[in-house]
Amino acid sequence: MNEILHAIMRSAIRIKDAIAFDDTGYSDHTNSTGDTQLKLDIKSDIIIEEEFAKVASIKEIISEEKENKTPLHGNGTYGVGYDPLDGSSLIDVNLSVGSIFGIYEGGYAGKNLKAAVYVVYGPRVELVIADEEVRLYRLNTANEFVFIKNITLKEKGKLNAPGATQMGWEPRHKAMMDAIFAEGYRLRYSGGMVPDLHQILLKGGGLFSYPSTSDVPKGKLRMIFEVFPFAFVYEKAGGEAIDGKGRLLDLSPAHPHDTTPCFFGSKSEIARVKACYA
Ligand code: FDP
Repeated sequence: MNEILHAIMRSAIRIKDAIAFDDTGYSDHTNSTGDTQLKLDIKSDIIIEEEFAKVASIKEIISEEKENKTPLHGNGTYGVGYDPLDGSSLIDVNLSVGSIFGIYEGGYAGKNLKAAVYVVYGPRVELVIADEEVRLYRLNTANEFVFIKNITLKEKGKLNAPGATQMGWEPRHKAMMDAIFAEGYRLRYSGGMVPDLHQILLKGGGLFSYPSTSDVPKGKLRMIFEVFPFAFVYEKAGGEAIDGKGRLLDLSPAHPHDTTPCFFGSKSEIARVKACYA
């Protein structure tokens, strides 16, 4: 497992340099979800594949930018599902973006996650590892990730990050959001899943949601690459992650790019979501 974490750290340092200095324009390619890929999406994916190819314990990888799995080492134990550059539509306006990794053993179901890692490329580069606990690291001037602190969520937070097109929200979802704001919660939504969820974690709690809407009934965020890793992080930090009713980590995708409605938060906010969607 440590070798995988080190490969992620090496990838993050290379991707950070690419974000800082490479062309931020679009390529001529689309990924399997139909998104036009940025040159940086493709480069980040290549960097991660190169670094994971050096790790004997990785049996195969599956990237948000590719249709299918890539086999790596026949005797390996783990499958790694990853989103090389999440929130890449924010690159051209210089907002924070991230990389997300789920380390699975025995198939890409939520219950098979052994660890989850994400990297935030912001004014500073931060990396969060969740295994039995959740730890924050920050890149220093010597290009080393230095441990900063453990992350735990409070019982109740103050921030709300309401995703998806509001025009398509269900009435019950809109009523819940109105009630949350009426109680004094503050809106914090950049449009990048990684920095938005990172902010809620570091500020102690709140709610991030990407619900079912009339335009995307199954949500937008992908189980293997985005949802399961963050569900794992939130649970290990003392929060909860649900699809409205049940635990996200109890889900299994039928296809690698399957999406699900999702809610991540501290316990008090998730109890409220359960009451709304019951
Ligand atoms: P992006 O399309 O820029 O890659 O992963 C998808 C994602 O960003 C998330 O980072 C973000 O939370 C979400 O899409 C934003 O979607 P909406 O614009 O529909 O809110």
